[in-house]
Amino acid sequence: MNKDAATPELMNRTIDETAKELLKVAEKEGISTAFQRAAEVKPCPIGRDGMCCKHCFMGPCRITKKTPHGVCGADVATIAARNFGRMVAAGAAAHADHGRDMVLLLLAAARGETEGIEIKDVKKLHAVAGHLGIETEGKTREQIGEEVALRFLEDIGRQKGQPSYISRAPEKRQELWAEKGLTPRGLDREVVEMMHRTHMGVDQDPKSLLHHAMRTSLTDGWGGAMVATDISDILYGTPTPIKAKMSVGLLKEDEVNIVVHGHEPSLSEMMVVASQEPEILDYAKSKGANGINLAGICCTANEVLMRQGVGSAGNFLNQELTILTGAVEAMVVDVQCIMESLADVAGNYHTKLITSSPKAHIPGAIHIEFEEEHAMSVARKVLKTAIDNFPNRKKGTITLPDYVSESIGGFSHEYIKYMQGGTYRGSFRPLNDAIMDGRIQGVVGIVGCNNPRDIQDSEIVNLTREFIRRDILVVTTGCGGIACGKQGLLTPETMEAAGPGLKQVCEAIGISPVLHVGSCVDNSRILTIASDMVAEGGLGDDISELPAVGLCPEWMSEKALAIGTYFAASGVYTIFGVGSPVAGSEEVTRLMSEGWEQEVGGKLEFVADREEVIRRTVEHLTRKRKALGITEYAPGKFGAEKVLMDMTDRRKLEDEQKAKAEAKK
Ligand code: BF8
Ligand code: SF4
Repeated sequence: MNKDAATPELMNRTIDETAKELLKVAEKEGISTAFQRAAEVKPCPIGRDGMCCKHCFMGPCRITKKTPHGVCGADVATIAARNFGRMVAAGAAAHADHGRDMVLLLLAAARGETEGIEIKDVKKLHAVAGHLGIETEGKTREQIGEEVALRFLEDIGRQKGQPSYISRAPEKRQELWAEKGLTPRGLDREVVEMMHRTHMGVDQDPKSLLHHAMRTSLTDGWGGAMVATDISDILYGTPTPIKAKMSVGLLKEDEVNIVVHGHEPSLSEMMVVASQEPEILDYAKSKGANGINLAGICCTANEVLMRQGVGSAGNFLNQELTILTGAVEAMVVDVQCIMESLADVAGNYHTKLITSSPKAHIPGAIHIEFEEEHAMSVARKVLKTAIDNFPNRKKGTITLPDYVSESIGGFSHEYIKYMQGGTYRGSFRPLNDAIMDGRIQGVVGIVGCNNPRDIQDSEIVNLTREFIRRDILVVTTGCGGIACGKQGLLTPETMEAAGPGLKQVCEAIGISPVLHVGSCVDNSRILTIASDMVAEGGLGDDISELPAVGLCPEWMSEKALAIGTYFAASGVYTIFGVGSPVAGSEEVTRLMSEGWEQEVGGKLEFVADREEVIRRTVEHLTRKRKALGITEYAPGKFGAEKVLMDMTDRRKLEDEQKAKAEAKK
């Protein structure tokens, strides 16, 4: 690695102080990280903008001004739309497959074929059965669980008709999807069809391809992701607010540190239970450790954070850095967002990298496969492997950053409803009222990844701060939630940074103006919240009428694109940062923006500039408030004489000052 060029610049690629400290270690030890490689690997500009097709072996065809068509005659719009469609299909497939595994686990649990996993949340099971129209009267939880699982399996493989959960969307939305031919069929069917349509010589109309991208994405939001969320709640409990520590500083020098990473909750939930067993704790002591410290990375972290209060060592770009502490006995990974480099980084330390999914193997890792019928035994085996590794820790190689933040996670949609009135009077009325009278100007979802092409956490955190200051409630998921948590934004004290109206609401309930609603599959909880707000009344008849915007400022994964697409197709204005994967085609860019807005009321845009993101978001909220006839957008005006300055005001002031200075010259 090029030491001269490396450190100072790389340190500026994150706002996470612990990451800065560990990047120094990487530099000193000559260990490559994603931060370093992002500086070295230049993206191909043609591929980045969606202008390269390799769907057949007459190509790959790179579209340029000189060569505007591929060998088959495909133009840049078809190619960009096809590439986009495949990315959405891959993202939807990841969530559908995650959902499928949860369904199979529920089925096994209902049939008594699991070890240590059973139906825990009967209330949620009944609620889900209710959505599916499954009769619960006089049936055991196992009988209901089996019926629920079998229905979901039908939905996944459904050839005709629609997946059951489509009926959870507002009626007007369902009618619109039906009218536009966007109602999806089975989860698998739409993904397979996208692969077919984008094969050489099939669908060649960008509009039609993008339609199918929407249809496919809907099987994610109102299918795979929603099913994954619900079954995780049924098996492991519906989240309620819970304290958890965040940042790599939560690792302990004197304990066995085990980091769970990936997306599935199943093995990690069992590890939480097993790590509290006296025999396991004694075993850890016998190896010289004072205890077992579980921590998470990425969305497996969010799953066990939401339900068990297990702390998060960080988000996507913290995964390699966590191993660089030299204090991790084992990193246990399942599926998605796991960097292949982990094996190399771990190779420099005593850390054991353990893969647990039959779908995800990494050369250099130990494979201990998760099997539902032996779930607890597998969890104990993994823990013992980590404990056995504790004595191998090299004392001189440990760097534990001295920083950790407190967070509160666990804001399931059920809890958000409950906190607004209790068990019997829980409803979205108070939130809707606060939006209508202007205490809250709107709701913004800030979700998604880190991307080393951007400064880690910077957009997520700064946008969050900017919006709460303007009386806009922020809900967050995935790596976005962890970014906020690391910066201490997930505690009630953050209300001090909120505008006066939002602060008043947060004070009344005792919450932060930034609510962590879970992992990336839990974006489905945001769909449910939006549908509940519509059902509550006063804010229109459809999701597209709500003063709400979805943001994914540091995206990198195909799942993020699937999520962005289903938000847009559900009526939400969605803005992604970093850059656009369809930048090469003006037509496709326009279709996804104005085109989709006309058709479905939501749109997907790619805007890298923060101030422009803020401007468009505020403009959208203003427009929606106006259309609803509720108080005009005026952050800070409610119940306060003091008017907060917004970015435009500040810029205006700066311009005036500049003009004055110029005039003086
Ligand atoms: O599913 S936010 S980097 S970890 S893809 Fe991955 Fe992106 Fe993180 Fe969770 Ni979501
Ligand atoms: Fe080229 Fe057409 Fe083949 Fe794509 S499908 S690689 S554009 S010839």
